[in-house]
Amino acid sequence: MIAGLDLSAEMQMSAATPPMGELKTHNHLLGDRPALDTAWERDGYWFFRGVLDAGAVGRLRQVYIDELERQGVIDPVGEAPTDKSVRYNGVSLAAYPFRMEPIAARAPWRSFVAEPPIRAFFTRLFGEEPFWVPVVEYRATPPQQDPARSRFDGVHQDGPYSPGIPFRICWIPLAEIDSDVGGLALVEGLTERINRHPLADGSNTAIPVDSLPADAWRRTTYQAGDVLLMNLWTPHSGLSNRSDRFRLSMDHRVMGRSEGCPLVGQLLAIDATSVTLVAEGREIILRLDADTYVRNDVGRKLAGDAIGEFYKPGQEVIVAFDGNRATVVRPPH
Ligand SMILES: O=C(O)CCC(=O)C(=O)O
Ligand SMILES: [Fe+2]
Repeated sequence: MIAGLDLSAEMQMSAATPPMGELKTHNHLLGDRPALDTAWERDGYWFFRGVLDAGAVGRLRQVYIDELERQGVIDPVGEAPTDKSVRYNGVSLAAYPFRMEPIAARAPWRSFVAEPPIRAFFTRLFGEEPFWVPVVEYRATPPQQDPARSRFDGVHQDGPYSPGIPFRICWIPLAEIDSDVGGLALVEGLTERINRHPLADGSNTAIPVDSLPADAWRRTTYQAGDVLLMNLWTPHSGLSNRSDRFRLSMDHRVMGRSEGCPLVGQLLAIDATSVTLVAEGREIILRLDADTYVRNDVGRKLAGDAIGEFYKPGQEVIVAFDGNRATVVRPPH
């Protein structure tokens, strides 16, 4: 199971990892939106090197370090710098929270995106205020226990899991992520809006590596301060961590305020025909139909009674809509 997605196939079947080329950097295009848009459609991503304020990234990283110390899986770091990441001390991971629920519960993304230099960077990038879709994964990935398995955690596109929400994936390394630590690898130049996932019983399964061009894989040695934004249709995968350190990253979803943002609010009621929520200070009712992608926390489409069994009044929901019809209903995490 990949954090956040159920790709049905437990892990990528292919054993061989294709060669990894170096990501392009798009820093020189900042401030030129038409050129950025062209690069987005051509490359399927924007990679900006060293643009996020070191203090802000460091404060977010500290939340992870504190939690790793609390879990007892790193030795206390004291005043030592952590921007090269921290070493796993080998303590059992039997109780380790692989989806970082203790961090997710504190939602440190809120204070991170409110940091003035972070807000300023994204406002400049979009030419307007960013809207942060509260779909966030906090990854503190320990060294991979089984070196025999594929390095790909699971090749996927995010688009098929959130149809109708035109966000950009925003993947933020919080400490150095070199080729041993793994990090994120993507296929450059595949931006066609098609679902490349084979379906099994109506659910997406991992994209077979051999269905993708072998010479288009890209990654880099990521540093704190870098940010990678990805197109919804860009195939990508986490790479397993073969180092002795933790891989620290946060992946978030972002869009411009004017780009058809979903509603984010508190659920009042839901069944197979309608959803009622409080968002933007008012009560909103939207129609659901069989095509509405009402999904659970691992991306499975729910129907009929399963909707009411999964969703509970009071919880936070993200709802995309078209007129008075909901197109997507999903939980934040
Ligand atoms: O960080 C990872 O391992 C995967 C991230 C990812 O799939 C995403 O940000 O959409
Ligand atoms: Fe993804």
